[in-house]
Amino acid sequence: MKDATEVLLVVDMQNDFMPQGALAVARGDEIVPLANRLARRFGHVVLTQDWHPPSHVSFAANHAGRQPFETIALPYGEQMLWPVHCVQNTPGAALHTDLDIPHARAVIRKGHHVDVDSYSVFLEADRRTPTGLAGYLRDTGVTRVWLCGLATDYCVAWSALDARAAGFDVTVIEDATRAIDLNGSLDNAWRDMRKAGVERVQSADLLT
Ligand code: VGL
Ligand code: ZN
Repeated sequence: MKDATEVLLVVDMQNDFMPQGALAVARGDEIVPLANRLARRFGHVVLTQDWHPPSHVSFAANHAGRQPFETIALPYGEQMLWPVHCVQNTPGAALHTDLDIPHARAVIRKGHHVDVDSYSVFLEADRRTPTGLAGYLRDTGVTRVWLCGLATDYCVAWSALDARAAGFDVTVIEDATRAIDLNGSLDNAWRDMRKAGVERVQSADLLT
């Protein structure tokens, strides 16, 4: 897999998405050792971080009378409201300390615009503002994007779909992800990814 045309994206392996975190993903910590092992199979690894300002529009606490996991209408569409999470430069936004990927080449931060969320590491939730990752990957000769990390049904799925839309071949390593799974979001995410031509594999298929 040490092929210059392939990249592994390790998505949002941050403390706030771990079991003790502000937006805990069940068993999110279980995949840290697996992400480390997978990363050793790739010459090109990119990490991502959800990276919100304290006043971010996706935080329920910034909307009077609103609770986490309610939705609101924003100019770009429906927005899920979340507990305060991954605030820039806080311990909750830091990568899990056991994540051990010394050769990671880049860290892409997303969700930093105060009035726009970004589950996708390619395109923000306004569906117009690019992060620059597609251009960086094209420039470095990448044609296939592999994904692992958190959460399957939000940042991993949205990133996988946008990678397809940007013209990359895309594979999600299912057992190296964990999901939030709200109101059927996990089933919907896999349906959308299958329709878009995202491939779904298990880590054993790579770690032989
Ligand atoms: C995520 C919800 C809010 C994720 C980020 O990383 O999947 N989910 N912000
Ligand atoms: Zn977020």
